[in-house]
Amino acid sequence: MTRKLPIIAVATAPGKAGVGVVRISGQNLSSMTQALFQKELLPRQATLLSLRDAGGQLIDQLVAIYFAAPASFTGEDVLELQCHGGPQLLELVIKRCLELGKDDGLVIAEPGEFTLRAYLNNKVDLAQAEAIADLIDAQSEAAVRGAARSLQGVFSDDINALVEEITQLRILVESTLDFPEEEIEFLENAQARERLGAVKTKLQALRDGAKQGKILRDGIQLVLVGAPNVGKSSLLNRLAGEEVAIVTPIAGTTRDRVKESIQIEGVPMHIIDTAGLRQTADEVEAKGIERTWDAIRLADLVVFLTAADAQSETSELKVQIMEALPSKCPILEVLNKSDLLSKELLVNPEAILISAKKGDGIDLLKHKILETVGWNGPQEGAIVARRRHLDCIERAAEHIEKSEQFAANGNNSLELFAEELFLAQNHLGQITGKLLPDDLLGKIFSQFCIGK
Ligand SMILES: Nc1nc2c(ncn2[C@@H]2O[C@H](COP(=O)(O)OP(=O)(O)OP(=O)(O)O)[C@@H](O)[C@H]2O)c(=O)[nH]1
Ligand SMILES: [Mg+2]
Repeated sequence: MTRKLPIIAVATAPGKAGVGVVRISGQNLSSMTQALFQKELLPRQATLLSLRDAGGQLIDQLVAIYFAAPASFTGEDVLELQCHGGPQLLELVIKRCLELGKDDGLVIAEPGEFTLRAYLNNKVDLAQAEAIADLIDAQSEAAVRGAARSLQGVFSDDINALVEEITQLRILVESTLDFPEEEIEFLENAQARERLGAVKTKLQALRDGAKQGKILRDGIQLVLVGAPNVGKSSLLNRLAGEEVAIVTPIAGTTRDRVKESIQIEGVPMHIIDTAGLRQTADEVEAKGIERTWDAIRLADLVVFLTAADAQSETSELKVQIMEALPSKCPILEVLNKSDLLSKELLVNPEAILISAKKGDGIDLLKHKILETVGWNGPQEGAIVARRRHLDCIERAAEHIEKSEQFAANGNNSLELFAEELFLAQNHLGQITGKLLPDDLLGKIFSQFCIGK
């Protein structure tokens, strides 16, 4: 993962475009630049050049920009070639570069290898490196802005500040370990409990921000389930604003899962319409129903739909669904076909009333969906975050909780108090890449696209 050879890749998206960028990064690219263009390039200047094949034939006329180490994206020498954006042409450019860069050991870059080098050369920390990928993958305007903030270091700065605060507290605690008889007094004098309280509050704010950030980045897997014919596909179509799924009065219309991604107030929602749940002898339908259960097991939120004209058939089904739900996955009960409802027949007064057909109650449903997944609305200063970040924050919070217990015990528990602080600090440090287990690094960067 940490090879030193110069690397090359197309940095722009596959397909035709006006311009296609080929990027080369290496510790010293001067001999390669000579071999490619027979001249030295001045750093940070655009130069119009011709790249020729071995027989002297023109491959492309291109604009080259050379960034001298360490003032580049990767921190190494970087050469960016802005070619014409044809996939075949770019392949020829790469091939020719590989021929001419052979003596320097030029190789094709692995996914994320440019960013990995930026990370290893301290150009960005790990959370920022991840934000680069998140910026590219962002599914909404809000996610773009959040990723840009994370890339600027807003998230990392908060983490670093908290780590620093914990470190200071730890230093204080450890410096008094030699005087056990004064422990209690020390805790009082150093205001250790107050300071720990402040750490806890900040950690909670960090966790809240990261939770929102994860929703922004990944969106929500929202699964529509219920008995056949209750209007799941109609609701999907209503939310998507187009006829994505087939709707008929025949029970068992939807056989396979139908997926559609939409946004509700900038939050990406990946809606999955499923086959209605019932006992069936039909082999195809049974397979579809199996897939419904699979979707439930991977849901972030389940919308359990019943219909005004068939309210009584559902209580047993609800129990089965509750059993299959992943832990912490909320379920929203929605009663469809409110246009057919006579008030006195309302079996579950808690259910949200909608009419997928007429559009009634849909705005309220959207609001409830956002509320149920814990979305607090667009926040100033929002960042994007990943599951990995949340896990680290939650582990850190567990250790802070434990340290609090030791602080409360007083006698002879200062050492344990300090140890828990140390562990909390370690988990937070993993977010920015300090103290990261080796195998994780490879895992994170291998998920990047090639050329990044
Ligand atoms: N009156 C009324 N009819 C509705 C409403 N929503 C859906 N329907 C009708 O109910 C029938 C079934 O709708 P679907 O959306 O196909 O139901 P489904 O839950 O996807 O059914 P399966 O795919 O079979 O599981 C269709 O005839 C719809 O037009 C509603 O809000 N009011
Ligand atoms: Mg359907």
